[in-house]
Amino acid sequence: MKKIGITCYPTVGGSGIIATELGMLMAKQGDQIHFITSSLPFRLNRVHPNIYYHEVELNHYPVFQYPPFDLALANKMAEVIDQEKLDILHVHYAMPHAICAILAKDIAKHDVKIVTTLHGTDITVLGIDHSLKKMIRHGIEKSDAVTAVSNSLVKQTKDIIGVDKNINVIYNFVNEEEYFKNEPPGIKQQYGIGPDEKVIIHISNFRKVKRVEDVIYTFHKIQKNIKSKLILVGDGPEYSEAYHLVGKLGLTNQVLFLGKQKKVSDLLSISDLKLLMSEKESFGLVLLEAMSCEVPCIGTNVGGIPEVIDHNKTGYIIELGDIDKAAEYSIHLLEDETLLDRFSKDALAHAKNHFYSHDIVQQYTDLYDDIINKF
Ligand code: GMT
Repeated sequence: MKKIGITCYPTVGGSGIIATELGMLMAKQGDQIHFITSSLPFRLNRVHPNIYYHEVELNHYPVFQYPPFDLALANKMAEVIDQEKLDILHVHYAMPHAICAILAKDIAKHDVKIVTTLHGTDITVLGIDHSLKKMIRHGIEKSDAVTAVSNSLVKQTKDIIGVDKNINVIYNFVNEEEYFKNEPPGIKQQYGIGPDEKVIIHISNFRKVKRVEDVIYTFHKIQKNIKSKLILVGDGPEYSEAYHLVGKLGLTNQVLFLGKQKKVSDLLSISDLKLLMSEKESFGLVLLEAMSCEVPCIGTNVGGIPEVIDHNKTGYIIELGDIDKAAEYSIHLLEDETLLDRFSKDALAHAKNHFYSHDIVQQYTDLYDDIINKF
């Protein structure tokens, strides 16, 4: 039995989902898991005797202009390392979590190994900032092991940050017990979707990098040929821009803005096609969630997306911003039931063969064992 500390962003987001699901699956296989986060991870929705939660508390002393959250986190990590005698502290994101972990390791008396998983934004956004680059490099170099969620992210990390440390690719996974096709009866009707209408879905945090406007422009072209509805799931900075664009294009009755949703697998289960037109995406966990629910995907030739979608088999890859091609592929797929059915089945098979949770968790377990036994 290993004792593992996990730090991630506990709010909605792919990295938080991966970190929490990984902890829950490891607890199930007998390891002891200690989440060290600012609030309860949103996916931590099951009780398990092997799971513990340590909240990072922040005191608002008037002497501090800004409350020093990162230092409070490092302090909490050090406390947990010593009290629980952690074997591994697995942090998600180099900035700031790996830096906090390194500081915590210095403070703690008990020896712990640090594993850092890179999810993208720390490299592709923060890494471009020269003032942070050295710090990110330090976090990566001082970790005992580093993983990234795609080959593309490894390459970007080496190019942008300039590290020559070995970075292991461990792909993301989904909880297959939650993500499978299971259409709740009457749900289409409740949303006003006709039985003869196709459903296109987009799920994101509506950040600029997600290019939600490209999804809407693509749908605008699709619906001219295919009777269909577009479901937009999620919320974020570009939400109102998207809302206005839908109105401007006269699509109000065909686009459903659902905001943040808990049971996304229900919505995927009524969907025929998923669109992800991002300009930055280290993996695209939402694609995998869709494929697990038998939904083929169209995504951009960006970051890790081509490692997730098997072009012409489980969906299509288009160049960034190529709305015409995205619409052409969508129409081609949606108007041919036999082809659509084959893509759906292949999407599920692809998810099972390459991103099966059991195999991915095993890769993390092997990595932990390697670094524990190495020193
Ligand atoms: O995409 C986001 O804005 C959220 C971010 C996160 O922290 O969850 O996603 C990143 O990590 C996910 C899990 O590994 C990946 O699936 C996303 O592709 C990645 N986002 C970006 O690279 C922009």
